[in-house]
Amino acid sequence: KGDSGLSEINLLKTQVSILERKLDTLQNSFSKYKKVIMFPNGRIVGEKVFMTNGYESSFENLKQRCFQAGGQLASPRNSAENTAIQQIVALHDKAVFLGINDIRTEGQFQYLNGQAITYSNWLPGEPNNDRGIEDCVEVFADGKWNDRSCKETRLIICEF
Ligand code: 293
Ligand code: CA
Repeated sequence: KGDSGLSEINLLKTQVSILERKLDTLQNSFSKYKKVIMFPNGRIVGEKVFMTNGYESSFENLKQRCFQAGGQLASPRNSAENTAIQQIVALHDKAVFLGINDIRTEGQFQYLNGQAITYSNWLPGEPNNDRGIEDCVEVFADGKWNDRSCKETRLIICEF
């Protein structure tokens, strides 16, 4: 019984090193396919992925599409996330709607979960609730925000 313990340890060491090599291969492969999948319509910021499929519609339809896909309409929480959205807007030369609105209470913009927004990037003079009908938020190719009627048609970007 003396040596069998040692040889079992050596067997496990061999198996661990085989697994380490397989994990390394898998990590390298995953890194490559992430790039493939993100090109050109997706962006990764930390743990968050932003993605468009080119679909354009009104706010409610965009919101539904993202939710049905298991994500939600893009809701940037900081400037790095806003820049990722800006890049997709610039690529398509089409403004997007964010998952932010003041439908519930005029002038109090909130995320889709009801929390008050903690980051914004309004154009000077915005939000202005022009004609009293602007409860949604569009992002332009320069990354700046404007409140706009939720009935307008804009490009979709979901976050996952
Ligand atoms: C007004 C004044 C414009 C501004 C516009 C947008 C509409 O027409 O300067 O660009 O409202 O805020 O959403
Ligand atoms: Ca406006």
